[in-house]
Amino acid sequence: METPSTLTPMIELSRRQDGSNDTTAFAHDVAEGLSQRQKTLPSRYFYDGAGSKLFQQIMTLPEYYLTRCEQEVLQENKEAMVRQFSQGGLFHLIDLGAGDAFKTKILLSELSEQQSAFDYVPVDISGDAMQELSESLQKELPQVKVEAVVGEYFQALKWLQENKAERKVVLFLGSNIGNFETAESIGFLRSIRSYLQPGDQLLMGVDLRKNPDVILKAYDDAAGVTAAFNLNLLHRINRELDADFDVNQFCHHAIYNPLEGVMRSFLVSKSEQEVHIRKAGLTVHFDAWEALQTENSYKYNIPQIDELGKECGFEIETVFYDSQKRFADVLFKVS
Ligand code: AVI
Repeated sequence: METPSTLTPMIELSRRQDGSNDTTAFAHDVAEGLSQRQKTLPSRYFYDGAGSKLFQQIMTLPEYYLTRCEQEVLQENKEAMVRQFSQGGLFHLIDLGAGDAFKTKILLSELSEQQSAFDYVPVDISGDAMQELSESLQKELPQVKVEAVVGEYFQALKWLQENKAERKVVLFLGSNIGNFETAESIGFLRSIRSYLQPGDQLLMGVDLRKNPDVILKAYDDAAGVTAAFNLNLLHRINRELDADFDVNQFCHHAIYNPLEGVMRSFLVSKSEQEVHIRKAGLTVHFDAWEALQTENSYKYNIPQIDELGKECGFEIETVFYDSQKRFADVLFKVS
């Protein structure tokens, strides 16, 4: 099929080096998580089509302050951010996990306004999302040069390192760092650092520690959207791995631990039951009220973020806050 000439170029990086497909990897990860004594499922599997729609809804909930706060941070500080990005001349703006980029568009408009010399490289695992984003940018900000990359973050950074020598500003917005365990965050930031040079920058969204009641409500909303988002993981396993979870026999439970600064989400089995996951070759037994952990969302304070950055070869340049200091976008430079 011929590519319509109006479409922005899109780079599709091959998904897996070992030749396995997405279903095989999903089945493997589900079997591994559900075979442990304390059952877990990786939160990255929340985001199939239905899960991504539910997450879009979560971001508009009155209780889910994170998105609105980060929007405020970007809106109120866009001039200063863009000035700091543009100090070293031409750069590639690399947006890890770009999705629909509705927050990044605040920066893209400002970059255009200030006539900065840059191109925009959104990176996302979803080809559909990257196609839609390329098309929407062509309509809304036709002057921005866009080269969307479909692939995993590190594949994309590696590709960029091999193909684009110029300065890089990496965006990792939306508190995605919070879904990693500490060791994973260190590994992730060190990998990003390994693809950067002195003069490059990283802008990272961080959800800050605050009143535990505010955090708890954000992950246990009154309308039950977060519950549906969590339970969708079982629907997804049923759909993709030929399983027979009775989803009504599970409930969403979320707790915040203020000592560790972590929000933990679970699916709790309401009865003793057995589930067959055919494509994983697995039968799983659940005791009544046994919990299966699905997500961690870590909350930080700035000294912790400073320490994390230093361990990974970054130095804080500026911390941008919202008016209530609930959320921060931290601008790092390579140290
Ligand atoms: C994507 N991530 C930053 C969200 C969070 O806040 O941890 C995912 C989420 N889980 C429940 N609500 C939102």
